[in-house]
Amino acid sequence: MPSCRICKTNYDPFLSFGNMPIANGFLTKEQFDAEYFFELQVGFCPECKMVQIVNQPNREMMFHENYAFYSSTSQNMKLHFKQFAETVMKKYLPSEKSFVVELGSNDGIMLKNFASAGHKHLGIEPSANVAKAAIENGVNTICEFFDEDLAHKIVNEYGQADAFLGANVMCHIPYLHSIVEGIKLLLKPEGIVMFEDPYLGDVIEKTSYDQIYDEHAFLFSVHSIQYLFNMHNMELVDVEPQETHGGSMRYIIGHKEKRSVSSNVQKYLEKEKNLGIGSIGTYYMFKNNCEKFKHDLVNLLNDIKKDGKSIAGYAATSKSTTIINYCGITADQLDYICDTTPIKQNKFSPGAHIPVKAYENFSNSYPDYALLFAYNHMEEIMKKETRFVDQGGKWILYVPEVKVLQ
Ligand code: DWN
Ligand code: SAH
Repeated sequence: MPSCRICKTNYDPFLSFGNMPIANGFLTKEQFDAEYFFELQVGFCPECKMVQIVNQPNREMMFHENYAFYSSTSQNMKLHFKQFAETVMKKYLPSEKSFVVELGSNDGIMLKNFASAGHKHLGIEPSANVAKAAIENGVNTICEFFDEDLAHKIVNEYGQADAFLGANVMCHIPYLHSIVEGIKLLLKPEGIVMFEDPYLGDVIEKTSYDQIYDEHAFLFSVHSIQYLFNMHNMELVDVEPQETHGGSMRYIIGHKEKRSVSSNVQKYLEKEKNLGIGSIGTYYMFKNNCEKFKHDLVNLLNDIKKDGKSIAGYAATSKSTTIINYCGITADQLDYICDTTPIKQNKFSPGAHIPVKAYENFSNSYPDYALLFAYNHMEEIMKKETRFVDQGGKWILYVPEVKVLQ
């Protein structure tokens, strides 16, 4: 029986998606034979309520000098992080000399806003290619994995931080106790921690099981985050739901008893109780929903193909790796997947080896149907793809239900 990464309680995994490749492991034909697979299983800890994957590949297999995800590929996300930075500057930074640290800063999408406002800042980003892009954007970045040891070094070299930020990174790190101890060291007594990650409540409600893949070691809830930070004598003081990534939660944390606790925390704890996030039955129901969604999507794709129509995938997201491999989708159903990220293009998708092509393949010759793997960027994508729809193209969605958009 595996034991919980947070509180060490033994738990039974409730779901297996089968063998999965590295979600961002886009590859060339020559690399097919050596492709790495692991069993993607998910469990729920009955004690601290943390939802977690059982096995996670080594961090160097996922985060390296060819990391395929560049944050700045979405205009809406650029805007989101600009607003995030403005909120931090307005509400939490005591002076123009304040020091801001960001974990998993990627290509500098958030920190560039602090850099241009003249704040002392530091990004911690282990994937060398995206770290390089950030540095080229004028964002101070060190290419390292954050943990307690690194926090000591940063304090010695740069001093303590007024704000410690993260987006879609805390849930990627299995050794969270070392991370939280590192944050504790690094944060000034009156400092603020703000991070956001895909929210368990949304994943359950929308059956967005594609949020589960190798990089996502955890699916957080207000319950599990409060439990984790309490263990380290830090305090969750507020939570704010976000629309990004199909539904996320922003957690606001300080040193113990330094700030008043917003009533939002209790409100969301109660909401989570009502949703059943503390009961294993909820996860069995989630599992049944995943199976139903798989069945619905496969049937829909097969019906469309029987009619002789073409289907392309739209955006080679990390999330699509779970959908494609769990549903057994192959190049017989999806002709190709288009994506705007150069490092993914002219390679093949992880596991199923569906060709990944430049965006222009789509816009120069529309397929009959497009399966939207980046539904989290739907608003942005729908705005720019009106011509596809005007010419008779149809979108296939699978969150929050499998359907053809009419
Ligand atoms: O948590 C994570 C989030 C923040 O980003 C990481 N573990 C990895 C990654 O997950 P993802 O790949 O599922 O993220 P996105 O933001 O859904 O990926 C968007 C992909 O879609 C990129 O490859 C770019 C592409 N794209 C596109 O081709 N056309 C995006 C947009 C907006 C477009 O118009
Ligand atoms: N914050 C960005 C990037 C999210 S992708 C956004 O929201 O768009 C997750 C990022 O976390 C990757 O760039 C990855 O290299 C980084 N990462 C993974 N483990 C890390 C660790 N231990 N310390 C710091 N960054 C880490």
